Amino acid sequence: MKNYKSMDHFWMPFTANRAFKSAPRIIERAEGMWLFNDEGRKILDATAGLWCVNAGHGRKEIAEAVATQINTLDYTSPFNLGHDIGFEFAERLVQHTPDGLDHVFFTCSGSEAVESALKIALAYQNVRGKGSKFHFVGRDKGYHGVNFGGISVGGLTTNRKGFGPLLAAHHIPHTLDVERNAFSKGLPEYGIERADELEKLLQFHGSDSIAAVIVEPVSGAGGVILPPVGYLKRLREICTRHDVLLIFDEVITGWGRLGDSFGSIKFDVKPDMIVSAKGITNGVIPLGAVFTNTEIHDTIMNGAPDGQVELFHGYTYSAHPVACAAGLAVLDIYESEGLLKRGSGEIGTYWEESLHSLKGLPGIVDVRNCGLVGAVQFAAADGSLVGPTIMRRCYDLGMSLRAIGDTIALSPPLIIEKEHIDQIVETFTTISSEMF
Ligand code: PXG
Repeated sequence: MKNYKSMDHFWMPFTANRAFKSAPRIIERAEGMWLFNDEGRKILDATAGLWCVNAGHGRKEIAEAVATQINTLDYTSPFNLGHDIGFEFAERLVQHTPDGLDHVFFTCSGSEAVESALKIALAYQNVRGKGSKFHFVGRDKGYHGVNFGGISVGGLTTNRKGFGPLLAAHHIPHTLDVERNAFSKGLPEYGIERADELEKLLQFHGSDSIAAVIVEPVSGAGGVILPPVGYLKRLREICTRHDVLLIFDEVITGWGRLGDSFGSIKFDVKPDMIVSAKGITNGVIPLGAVFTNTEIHDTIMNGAPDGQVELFHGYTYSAHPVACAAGLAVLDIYESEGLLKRGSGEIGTYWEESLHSLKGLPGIVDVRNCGLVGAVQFAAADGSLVGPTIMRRCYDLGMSLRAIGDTIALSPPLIIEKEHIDQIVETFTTISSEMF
């Protein structure tokens, strides 16, 4: 322990605080694919932090851009004042979004971006005279951050229960089906019919009560759940037919994770809004964004009398100049190094083949992959929970990753090379032989 006497004062988020503080894991610095802990050990960052450090750690270009921005314009109000860098960043960002989704509302995190998207959906429905459309549809096992709107549409029980009545939201079933789809390479073959549950739900509740459907193209925190072939297209068709907005929460699937800038582009399905955060600034400075289509933007813009605020929503730090500077430097890196498509190329193929070579090892019941996201699902013979133990053992073996139940989620920096993938596979091979 360094310059503090007690760990008691920092209430750690989403952490078993007492357990952590009795056996802390402290990271002191990071570079490229690696974290370095307080014992001087080198640990492979197999999750890019929390799905965000897509260009790898310690990028000097970002640090320099941030330092220059702080020395030039550290902060100014985004309400009724502007700064060039906010407009420049928005213009650069939309060169990577699907055609037509070219308006950006800035926030400070993924959770805030989700709230903003939900509020924009309601504002849009109101302005066009459809104020009865104020319910939402989310999906079982969905994760949309931790604010009240996000946990309402989210489908993770632990994050919802005990937090009161929440927003009006219905849920469609998730698409994980290990029995039918185990060890699928890329998108699973079976499960498109689960999209039809949306049709039934809209018919049952009446789509004149529903503002929007929100889903992650690939569920992350819910356990790395891939959309079955054709499923997202069918959701799009149903939403269009019922005049309901479709929002893709691409907080983790954006910025190269799936081998293209967005899941929407990878899967060729265009939502009405995209929620983004994390990789948008490489996780270096907090920033989130909602990308909306022209119809939503223009309807809201034209809905207020001249000279009046069109949308009563925004944050002190919306389009924070320092975050925008970081984001511009990150876009330079993504573009010049071709990182956004790297997961669709040779390294993506090596990732897929390597992870699937784990098939048949004791304890491993499924391997899932898409772009540079992966999941290895374990199961103990006695049904006991093994994920947390695996996560701690991997750390001791020099690898940092996330356990979601018994599923180990992998989302490495997009600069990953074959030798790092080999290390991941070797670590799982060791775990399988030690524990099962
Ligand atoms: N939407 C999605 C799809 C996310 O994955 C958020 C919204 C919220 O973003 P912020 O920036 O408010 O945290 C997320 C965040 C995990 C894990 O267990 C994933 C996230 C956060 C914490 C843990 O994989 N994603």
